[in-house]
Amino acid sequence: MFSFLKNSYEKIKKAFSATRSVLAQRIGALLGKPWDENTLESLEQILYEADLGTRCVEEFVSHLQSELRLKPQQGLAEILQLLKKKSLDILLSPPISAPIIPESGDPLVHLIVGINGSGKTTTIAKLASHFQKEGKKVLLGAGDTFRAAAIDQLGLWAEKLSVDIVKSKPGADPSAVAFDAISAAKARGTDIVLIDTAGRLQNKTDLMMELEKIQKTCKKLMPKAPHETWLVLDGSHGQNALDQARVFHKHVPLTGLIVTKLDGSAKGGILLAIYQELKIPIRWIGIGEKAEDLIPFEPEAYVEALLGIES
Ligand SMILES: Nc1nc2c(ncn2[C@@H]2O[C@H](COP(=O)(O)OP(=O)(O)OP(=O)(O)O)[C@@H](O)[C@H]2O)c(=O)[nH]1
Ligand SMILES: [Mg+2]
Repeated sequence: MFSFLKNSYEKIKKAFSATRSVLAQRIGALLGKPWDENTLESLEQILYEADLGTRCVEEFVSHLQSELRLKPQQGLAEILQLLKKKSLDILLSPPISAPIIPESGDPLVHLIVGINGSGKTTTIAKLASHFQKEGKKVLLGAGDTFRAAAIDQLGLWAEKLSVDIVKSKPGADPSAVAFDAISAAKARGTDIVLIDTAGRLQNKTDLMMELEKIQKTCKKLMPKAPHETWLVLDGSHGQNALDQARVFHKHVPLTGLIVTKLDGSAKGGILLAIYQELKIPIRWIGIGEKAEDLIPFEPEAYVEALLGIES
């Protein structure tokens, strides 16, 4: 267990190395100058560019300002520690809601949503692989009926991982697929259901309503389902990811976030801004295209990686 945690800690740090170089190096370059209005403004700019979001940046800068008044000669390590503490205050504050537990004997149903190409289908495969390793019986629902290729893509993963899949024809009603997937899971004694959905932009109201319908349909079979509705965000989308989270959450209340592609992104700071505003728990982060490239989100490892703090 410990080596698993240590491993994922290291993986998070490696994944965020792009962001790290932006933040720690640029903050370091400010040292040596007096902390005046200009330096604080540069710091503000650096934090903005790391996508920490307006509210976060303002709070960080005013916190630093008051600490620097008390002790003007702070070194880089001390400043990074102050930022770390502030970041953890945000990330460790309680989430919006407690997990929804299925009734005894019912499968745990996950609905996976997000914009086009954010990594939903790949993440479903990674989650299936993870749950399988925990000894759980998994079933996939091919709810992206928009494109034939999407059904095939999930079908290939199901084959590769040897998990059950429920699918329909291209153009079929995604709510019907979700219904069939949950019915099959109940009948077969499945532990985990993962329902894929077609990518949709958050400003397409009709498509957002389609998601609302899928959520409602799940409840016909199990009033608490979907127990989890996870939004998959592309970690390189920066500020737009915050907007995606806001709008999806308004239509289909989210119980978790998954942030993908952090292996190639310098935009990891957006997670702080999203959690600060919405308090939706960040569950997993994606750091590559393979089934094992999904790791649990750990606030401290994330913050240290973001700020370039060695531990
Ligand atoms: N580097 C990297 N690539 C990823 C990650 N997650 C997904 N991808 C890649 O992103 C691309 C899109 O992934 P999909 O899983 O098809 O995304 P999707 O959200 O299902 O896309 P649509 O169904 O078209 O909306 C694929 O090439 C994936 O291999 C990740 O964590 N890191
Ligand atoms: Mg997909």
